[in-house]
Amino acid sequence: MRILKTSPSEDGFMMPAEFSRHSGCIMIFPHRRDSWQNGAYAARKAFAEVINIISLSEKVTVCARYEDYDSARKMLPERVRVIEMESDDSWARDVAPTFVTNGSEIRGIDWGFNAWGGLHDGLYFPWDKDNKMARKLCDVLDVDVYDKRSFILEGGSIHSDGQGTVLTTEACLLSGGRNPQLTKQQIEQELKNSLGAKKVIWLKSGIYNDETNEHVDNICAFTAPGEVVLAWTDDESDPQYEMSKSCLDILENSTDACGRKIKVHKLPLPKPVTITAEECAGLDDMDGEPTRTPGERLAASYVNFYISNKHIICPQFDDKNDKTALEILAKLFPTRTVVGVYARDILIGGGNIHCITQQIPAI
Ligand code: KQY
Repeated sequence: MRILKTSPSEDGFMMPAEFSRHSGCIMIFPHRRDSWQNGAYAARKAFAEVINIISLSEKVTVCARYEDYDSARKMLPERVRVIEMESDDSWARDVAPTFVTNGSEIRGIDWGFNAWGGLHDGLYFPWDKDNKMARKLCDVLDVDVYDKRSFILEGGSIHSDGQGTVLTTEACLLSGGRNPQLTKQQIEQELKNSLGAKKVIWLKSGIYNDETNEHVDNICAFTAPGEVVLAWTDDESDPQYEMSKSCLDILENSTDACGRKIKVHKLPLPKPVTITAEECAGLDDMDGEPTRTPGERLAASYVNFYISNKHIICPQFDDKNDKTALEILAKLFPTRTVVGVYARDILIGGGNIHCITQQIPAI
């Protein structure tokens, strides 16, 4: 494996869309007791359900800590590869490499990771094990890696259409805990250099109370070139309304890198999901403080789905909009089977199905 100091775009590499074909998917077996209730027991079952579905059409590699290897191996089907790798938490989207391709070769990008904001407003300390995972994974997969550790970025904060357009949010990428020494223009240039993009569409915000500083992958995702889904509520009294509306206005007034007007499909949100006292009691304290407080609103959104080669795996919240979300996605992805997975136990950790996956594009 070579550690490269150049940028992907100058080498002719770019980030494909998630709806392009994958050769595999990386995930991490959950273990962190202040993120996941009851020693991550319920979260492991939910992760296993997602892994099972993805592994029907992609080679899934699951990273498990030394002490969790046997449990992971026992819970997961034989077709899934389990490797021993240390981690601080379980968000492959944010700590595994972002993969780029030139059509004949795959390479990884090793971004800097500081637990969503470092000492400014990050979510845990230390994060050094997570920060080392992208490079280790490139070594395991035998792909060259771009050293971008001086630029803080999580995979959940970007979406690419594979045709030169990247979506992100200002709330996240301009937050004080990521790259405060850089201007918006410099950050945009780094995205273009690294992802092979020609155009960055900056949404203002993401999902209300999203502790990642509002990752784009929870509010908006490409479903095809020139088409996106946007998390939506018609309830004007909900703080989410203004956030989604500002995204809608920006998207409807944007063209993509190919000059197309963006077609926006609204994906209704579930009614607000809040954590219960019993669920909070199942979480260990972090540095002596509770991770969550009873009644806290969680950042639930159906947009946090994963596009595998054969399926759309979409979170479900036991809400009346669960079925509607699946129906909308089925129309938008006619060649894939849409599957819902009850994801409350993933949401309690602060993210959802997209956040626990990282696709490896096929050549
Ligand atoms: O949404 C994500 N990409 C990760 C969420 C991390 C939350 C940590 N508690």
